[in-house]
Amino acid sequence: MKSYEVNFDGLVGPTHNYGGLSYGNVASQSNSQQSSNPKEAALQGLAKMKALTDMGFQQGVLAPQERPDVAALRRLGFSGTDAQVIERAAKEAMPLLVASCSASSMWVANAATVSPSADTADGRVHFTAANLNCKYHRSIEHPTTSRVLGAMFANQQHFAHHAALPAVAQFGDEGAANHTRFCREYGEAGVEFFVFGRSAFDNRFPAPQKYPARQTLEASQAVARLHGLRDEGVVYAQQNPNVIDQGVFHNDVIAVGNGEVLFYHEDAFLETDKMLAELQGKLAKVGGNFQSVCVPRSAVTVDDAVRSYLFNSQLLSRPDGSMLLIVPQECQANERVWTYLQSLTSSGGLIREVKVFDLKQSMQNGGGPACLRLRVALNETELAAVNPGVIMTAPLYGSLTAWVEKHYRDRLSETDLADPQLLLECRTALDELTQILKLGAVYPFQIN
Ligand code: SUG
Repeated sequence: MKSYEVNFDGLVGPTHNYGGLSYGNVASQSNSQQSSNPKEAALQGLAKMKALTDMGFQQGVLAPQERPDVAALRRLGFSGTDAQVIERAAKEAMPLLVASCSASSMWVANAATVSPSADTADGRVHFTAANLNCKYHRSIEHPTTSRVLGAMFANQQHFAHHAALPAVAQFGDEGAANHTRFCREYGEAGVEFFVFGRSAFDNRFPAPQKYPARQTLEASQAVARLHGLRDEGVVYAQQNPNVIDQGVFHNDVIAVGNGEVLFYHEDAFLETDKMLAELQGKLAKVGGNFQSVCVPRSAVTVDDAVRSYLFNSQLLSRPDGSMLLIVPQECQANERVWTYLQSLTSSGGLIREVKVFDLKQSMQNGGGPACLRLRVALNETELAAVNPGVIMTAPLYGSLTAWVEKHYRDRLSETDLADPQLLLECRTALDELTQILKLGAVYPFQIN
């Protein structure tokens, strides 16, 4: 049976703004308080989805969330009408209003961890929503994420959904941003690679000194258990704590994998040789030939990687077996990175072509091409069981573009977040969106 990697991209929500909310994420910190352009952000994301669809890749779309999250503000003690809740939060606790307005759910690589059916004990595709509990503004995403994923993959015979892990730091889970899967064919058993930043219960593992390590070993292990993965099909590795301290807040900022290939920076991991040997050995047991492409620090520094997002690229398999790298335009702007990419594609290796995309609006908050997509490997039967409303097509692209043009503002600054009109605009837009994507009622304002 044929199988595919389907990329579901997060649609940027109408409140996209630069809140400076992510300590440890250099771009989020340095662009704090700048005014944003939600319309442009959403159109940039849609243009990437359309381009990949036109290139023949399977592409889907994941809906944004209801923001401002009035219910979250109510849980923090703000009361009255929805407009009063927003007004009071703006007056008394602006940072909480900013957090409740974040459009951060667009970075769907953090929405969940997904294991394809060929890897799981019960032969279903498993999803665990990420608790994202390192940052308040992200920790409020998972209930709606679960409802949206449930509406997209609404078939119990093929899809199993797990609630987010307990919302405590010991089980900090950032989803697929710290998870990669290696395989020969998407529909065959593979090796799932979980990268953690620290251990919550075992102090033999070093931890970063400056910035938080968001993913714990124990969270990754719990996800592997929930999904029914075999020990032989799993490899755990620790991220180098020094790179976390340099702004590598997720592993997908310093490594990306696809098929049998891992593309990574020399400084990305601890005990790299042991890890590569384990990946190679375990992939060989399922018939695969593991290959790694290491980018030396002499060619690209960790700082270059953080600024350009070279590794936050999408590594895509083409029908002839070669691979294509989708990178943000910041890679072209960095001379060392661009020179490296020229040598990579002309070296006769598997990665033959680089395509550049303008994702500046998202990049300024630390979200590159890979952050914007959640990969789901599906066989033909499973693909047919996905809600067809969320699969990207030319007509859907047309409807979504028109929807963005109709509802989104082209400028948003912190003071605009206090405007109760923004809440009404967002709810009107999202209500229409659930009809376009045929999701049913998934937002708090639709179900409460
Ligand atoms: O969690 N930025 C996100 C970026 C997530 C990128 N995702 C991956 N690497 N997969 C984060 O730090 C910034 C929001 C703000 O500051 O307004 C933010 O949440």
